[in-house]
Amino acid sequence: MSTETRESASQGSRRRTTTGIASGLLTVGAALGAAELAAALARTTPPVVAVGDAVVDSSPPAAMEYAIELFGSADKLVLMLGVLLVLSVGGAVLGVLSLRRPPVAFTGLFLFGAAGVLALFLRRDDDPWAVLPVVVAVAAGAAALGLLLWSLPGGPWGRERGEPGTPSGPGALAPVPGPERGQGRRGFVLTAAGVLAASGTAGVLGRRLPSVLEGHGSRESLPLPAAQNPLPNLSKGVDLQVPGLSSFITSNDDFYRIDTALTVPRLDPAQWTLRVHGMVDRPFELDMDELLSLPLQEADITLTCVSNEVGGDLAGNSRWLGFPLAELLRRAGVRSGADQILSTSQDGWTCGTPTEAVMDGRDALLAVGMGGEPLPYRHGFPARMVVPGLYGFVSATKWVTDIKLTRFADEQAYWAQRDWGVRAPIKTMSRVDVPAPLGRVESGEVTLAGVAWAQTRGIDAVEVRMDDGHWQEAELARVPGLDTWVQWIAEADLEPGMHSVEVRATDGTGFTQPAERVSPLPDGATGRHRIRFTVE
Ligand SMILES: Nc1nc2c(c(=O)[nH]1)N[C@H]1C(S)=C(S)[C@@H](COP(=O)(O)O)O[C@H]1N2
Ligand SMILES: [Mo]
Repeated sequence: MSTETRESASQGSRRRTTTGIASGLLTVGAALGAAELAAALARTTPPVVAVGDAVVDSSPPAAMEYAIELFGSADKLVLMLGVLLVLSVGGAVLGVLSLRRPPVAFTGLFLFGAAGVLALFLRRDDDPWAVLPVVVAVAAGAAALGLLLWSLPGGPWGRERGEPGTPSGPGALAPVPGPERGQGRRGFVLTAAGVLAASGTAGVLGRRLPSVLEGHGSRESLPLPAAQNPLPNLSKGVDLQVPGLSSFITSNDDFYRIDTALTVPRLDPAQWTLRVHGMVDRPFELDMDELLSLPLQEADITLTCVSNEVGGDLAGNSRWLGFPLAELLRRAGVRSGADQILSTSQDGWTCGTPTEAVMDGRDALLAVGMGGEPLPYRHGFPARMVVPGLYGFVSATKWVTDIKLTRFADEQAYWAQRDWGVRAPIKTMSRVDVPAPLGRVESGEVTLAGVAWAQTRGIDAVEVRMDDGHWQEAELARVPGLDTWVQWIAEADLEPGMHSVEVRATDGTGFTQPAERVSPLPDGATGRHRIRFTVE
């Protein structure tokens, strides 16, 4: 073989590979777009989400914790991108295969579909319609791949090389540069563009359709009544307004989000009911009109996730509006021995809360409002639980629809089944926000600032120390109660160079945060936040 022919042969094979990969990716795109649309029409879960759910449900707790630690609130996005990546690589392989052995590629496509159905079973999906999008996906993928192969000159199903004439297009009139690059290739490109446009349209339609079908604005139009005890506006002294310091109130948009839901449930408040039952004298059901007609209370409460690492940002503070959970339980009449409130969300997540914590007089709420608005969908619309002093995984059920009084000895909630703690009061914690870790500041008086929390106990003191020196007391901002974080501030005169600052808090019981580092699993991290920064 001459160098020239070898070169053009390798060029040809490179082009074949590119064409194969493109066909494979387009096939995956067509399958996913069609699946989104089918799922929206059948009002069921798109297969990618089902696969993601199956991954979440069958992951070991340590892996889940690692993912949350690594990606925080972006963990779901990362998981979905992972699923898409696997599908794309699989698609690319099938695409390349399809040029030589179409039957093998189509078999591969069906196997993907079978894996999707298996994921539905692993997820224990009881919605029979959930299989439909998978079937549609395989059909659309097969159709797209078939079309692409058919439009490919010299492809396994395409016309013979150089066969003149395409069924359509002005290409037939244009000068043809060579037998392989002529109107035939244009046919493939046009088919590819058509497949891409169709899948994109189907995908976007599928994404938009649910909110259109369900009637827009159910959240926006929910009439939130005023609280019976409207709290005064927060005094200026709660927020030190230091640039870079977490604001005292976290806006709804900035509030961290942690949950197992891959798509945010969008409940219709008109359909919502809460069932209160189990070990109670008077089980009952409550709908949204009834809930909103009860005397509602406001409370400032800082939520914290048990997965929060020392220095982490899985905590947020808001003004909540809701009906006291204790009163709700008194209406039902809790029987003795019912030490666990087992709450369930609309999407099947469960949470076990100590009855005693909710009944001890703290401001535990069945909340409907957050930051002066109905709960955002991401944060549990139309109703969720908020219990000061307990980590979210044992207290803060979003999209709550069922509350059952039971015993810890009889039933285990979602995370308890996965090795996490059962009773999990929030540990006393503090964090440096300013300067930013590894940040640069000007020499002279350097401002240090952050937040500290010990919900239900309150923060008595925060101390900082520079470069492992002696502890100096920081100044605390004001707080409206014991259930929120508090901002702290301190100043230090520092020479240029690398410095460190470490912080520790003492809570209302006189307990000072220990130096000992413990990881979040099973009931919350301990240790002191220490950061390094440069003075210029
Ligand atoms: N339905 C449901 N509620 C849930 C969870 C969940 O996975 N599903 N996660 C809990 C956890 S672990 C935390 S920390 C809080 C977080 O609430 P947020 O997302 O509103 O900040 O919600 C809790 N409520
Ligand atoms: Mo959490």
